[in-house]
Amino acid sequence: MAGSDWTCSLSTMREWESPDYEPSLPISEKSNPLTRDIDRASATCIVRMLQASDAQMFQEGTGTTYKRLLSEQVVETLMEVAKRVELILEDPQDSLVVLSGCGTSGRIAFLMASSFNRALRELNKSPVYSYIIAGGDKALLSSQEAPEDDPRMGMLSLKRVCEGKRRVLFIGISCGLSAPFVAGQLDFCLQHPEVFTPVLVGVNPTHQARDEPIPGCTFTFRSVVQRMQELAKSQKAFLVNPAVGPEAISGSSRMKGGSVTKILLEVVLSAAHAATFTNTSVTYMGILQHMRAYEKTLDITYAQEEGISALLEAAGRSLRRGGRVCYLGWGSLAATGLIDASECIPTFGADYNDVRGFVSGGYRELNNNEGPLISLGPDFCIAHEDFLRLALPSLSDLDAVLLVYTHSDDVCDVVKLARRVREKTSNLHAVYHQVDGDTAAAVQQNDINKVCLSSLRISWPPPASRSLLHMQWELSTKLLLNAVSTGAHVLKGKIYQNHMIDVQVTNSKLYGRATRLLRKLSGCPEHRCEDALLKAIYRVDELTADISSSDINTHTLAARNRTKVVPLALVCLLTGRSLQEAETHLERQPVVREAVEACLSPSTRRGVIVARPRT
Ligand code: F1P
Repeated sequence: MAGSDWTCSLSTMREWESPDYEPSLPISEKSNPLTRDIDRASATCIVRMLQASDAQMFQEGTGTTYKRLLSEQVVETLMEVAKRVELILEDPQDSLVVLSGCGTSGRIAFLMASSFNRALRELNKSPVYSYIIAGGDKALLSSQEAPEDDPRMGMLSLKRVCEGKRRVLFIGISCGLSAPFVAGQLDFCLQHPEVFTPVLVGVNPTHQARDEPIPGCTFTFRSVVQRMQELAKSQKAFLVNPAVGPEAISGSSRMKGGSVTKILLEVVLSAAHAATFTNTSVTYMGILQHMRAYEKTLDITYAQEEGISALLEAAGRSLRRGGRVCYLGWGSLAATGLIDASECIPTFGADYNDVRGFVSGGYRELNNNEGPLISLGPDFCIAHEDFLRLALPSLSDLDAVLLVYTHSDDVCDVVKLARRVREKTSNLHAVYHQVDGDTAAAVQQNDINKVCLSSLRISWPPPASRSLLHMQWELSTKLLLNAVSTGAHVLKGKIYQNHMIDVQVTNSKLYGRATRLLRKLSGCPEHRCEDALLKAIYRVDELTADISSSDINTHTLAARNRTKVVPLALVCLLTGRSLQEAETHLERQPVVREAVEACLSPSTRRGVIVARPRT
């Protein structure tokens, strides 16, 4: 199945839609049948699997199952939300559109608020968009999973941003319909309907919204959603929650979840801008056409299967040998690189130096609420100058460097930096976007090609609109870099089947996911899995009464500075070894997949696929 001839049938594409498929899990947490064997796949097959998984975003529904991206109901809701944004753009006095989320959802909120405020500035209009990310701006570049569990902090941050406003359209993003931070904000909106109209964006159906009690609250995410559903009947609240299929790496909502959030928000905000500033009314066809442009974006991007596979191989090789992967980005693509890199830390348990992103213009270009964050340490140094100062001196052929730009950027600057990098490493690659027939930067591109080991050109038909083209370039870059960083970590052995086994257990959602994963891979009952998880978190062979009686918040706080928690718990469960022995075992075999498989006797292989060589 994972061989070099990997293809997928329509029934595999649709298997997750069956009511019998992992029925206890919401879609955002299910494992994708397409990628079951991704941990043993070649680079090319990984790319094909990711392409098939991304293609599920645009798959039409079969009528009886879930609402999809292109479903009538979704398109109609997007039209209504766009009209609400239009009202604010027409009369922005004391009004605001707030976009908010945790982790990737907050990062997309930031990107959207920034780029649409920039569009307003170019028209000499004042900004109307604000973003909130749980944990503040440092969460744009680093993993801050704990604030996600804090509904009060969510509510307070929203209150602060909206002080004195008379009309606010609040767009809360939680792919899993699960983050208490966002639930707190939506609840606040529902309590103040005279000011707030709440919109919820996610990728689970409403009945799969999280129903776990939130400490200190009378509501759950699901009960908030139910109140919104009531109000949605009179268009006082909106729910935009198409199903796009499980993530290629289970629960990794930075991938499709992030992409679909970007698509939905760009469609809404672009339609509102066109209606306000170019007199183009919001229409069903207009929304649909914009969506189709993104579908085309997937085709154009993945047509470069060979080039993407080569990049993924190069990045995987670097990571396997202890080297680094650096993205050097220009223009709006640079932030995409920065975000992709920062997400590797919580997703794969990576070190911050493993994959790093640098932005031409640094914080000036990023233009985030809190300004430069360099005082937080070297991992918050993001400008190309920082790369030259901190990374370049120690760069070698072990490290892979990717230049990410478009031919609308300062290509002369790309040439200059490429030459400097080439003095240190030959492992230099270019990824660039260009409009068909545009030869303005041909000479510089030629110079870049000369110093790069590979150059991946993604060529686009002349656009109907410049802004649409930029949105397509950004999505294309997101897909490509997600593929490179995910694939490289798969090749490094960080993924087990299609699960992030080395996931950090730093909030309640991730705690639940870790326990479920242990159950699935060990076959042990839930209470034993949770005990093993706690022992790995607290590094004890016996649980004290203190530990057993503490709540999940305390556990996730304790897990903050721990590494390899889930792999350790799994080795203990599978082998009955002490923590110390399990630690030694994992030290000897840092490839988590192989370390775990080495512990499996045939009798413990329940639910676990036997290792085969990578094909
Ligand atoms: C928010 C989020 C993810 C992140 C991780 C923890 O999820 O921070 O972005 O990758 O899984 O949760 P959601 O609220 O958008 O579902």
